[in-house]
Amino acid sequence: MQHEAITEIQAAQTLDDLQGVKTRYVGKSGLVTKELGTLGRLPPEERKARGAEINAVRQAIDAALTEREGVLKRAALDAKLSSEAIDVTLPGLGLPSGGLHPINRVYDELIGIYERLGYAVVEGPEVEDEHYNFEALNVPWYHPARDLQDTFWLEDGRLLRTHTSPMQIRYMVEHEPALKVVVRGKVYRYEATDATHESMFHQLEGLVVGEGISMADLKGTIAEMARGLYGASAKVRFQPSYYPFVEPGADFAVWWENPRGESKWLELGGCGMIHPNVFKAVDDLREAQGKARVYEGQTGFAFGLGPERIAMLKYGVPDIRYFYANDPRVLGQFRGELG
Ligand code: FA5
Repeated sequence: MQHEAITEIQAAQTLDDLQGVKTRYVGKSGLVTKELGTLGRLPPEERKARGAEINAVRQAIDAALTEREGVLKRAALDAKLSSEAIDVTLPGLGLPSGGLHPINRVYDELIGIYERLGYAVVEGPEVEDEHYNFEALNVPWYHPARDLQDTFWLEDGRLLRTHTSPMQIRYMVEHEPALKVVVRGKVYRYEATDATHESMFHQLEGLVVGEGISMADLKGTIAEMARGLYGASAKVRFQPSYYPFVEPGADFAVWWENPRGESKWLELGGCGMIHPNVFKAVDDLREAQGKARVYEGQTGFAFGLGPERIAMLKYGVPDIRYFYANDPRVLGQFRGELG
């Protein structure tokens, strides 16, 4: 009987099966229990030995039951856990999210304005030839304006572009008029940094060339940008200024008001009508590449501005260096939303 019982116990595949075996052998009216009940009918001299025998069987069965129960319980728990591991209804754990850098947010806003006005958007090389960064922009080597943009020179004679204006040249060499384009990208200047000057910063350059383009178009375009940034009542100011690649040249500022009631003229950048020498330099480059001279006699305007200035005011960042110090206390404030 012990042998059968233990074979059945080990064959039990579920706790329910095992319970059945247990009832059959050691339950109230189980086989072992019944056997114990027959002891009283035995002669007293046999009773003790028979009792010990049945008890030994019972203990062996109990031990086998306990062991098998442990095995089946563990198996049931494992099955439960592994089915829970793929419970697709559980809420996710959430991932730490990044966010767009404040300068990219301002860029996206500015570029959105120009895309709506039909401008192409390009970037360009940060390592630039001297000819594109200076000469072709009417800044010969002896020109004092070179000192205004102190330059990082590379050992091979090239440089890190000091502004995005060389892309005016590159774009015109590749495209014929009429054209409207904005350039985004990093620029570099070898200068002492302070709260409003970095040695690496960004510019947005605009270039428009076409028949009859005038200073009025330039002013209208900057005013449209200001309205895009600061709403219908935005004001713009132009002051005469000098850049070798434009004539006449101007600096422009936008009247900036914020909800805290602060307001001021925000000096944004420079602009002007393309200098004839620039068109000539473009045609020379085109000719050297076997392309037609199509720029002499054209008119157009260009402008260049620094998005950092806009971002500092928009987000209340008091020092331009905070943008590039990779301090999570600053950039962490721009996590999450992408706008
Ligand atoms: C220029 O770089 C001209 N290429 C702009 C231009 C383009 C004029 C087309 C006419 C026609 P400027 O050096 O002023 O100009 O720089 C333009 C803007 O870049 C400045 O108004 C300012 O917003 C930003 N800027 C200049 N230097 C720094 C700097 N060190 N750190 C942060 N922003 C700067």
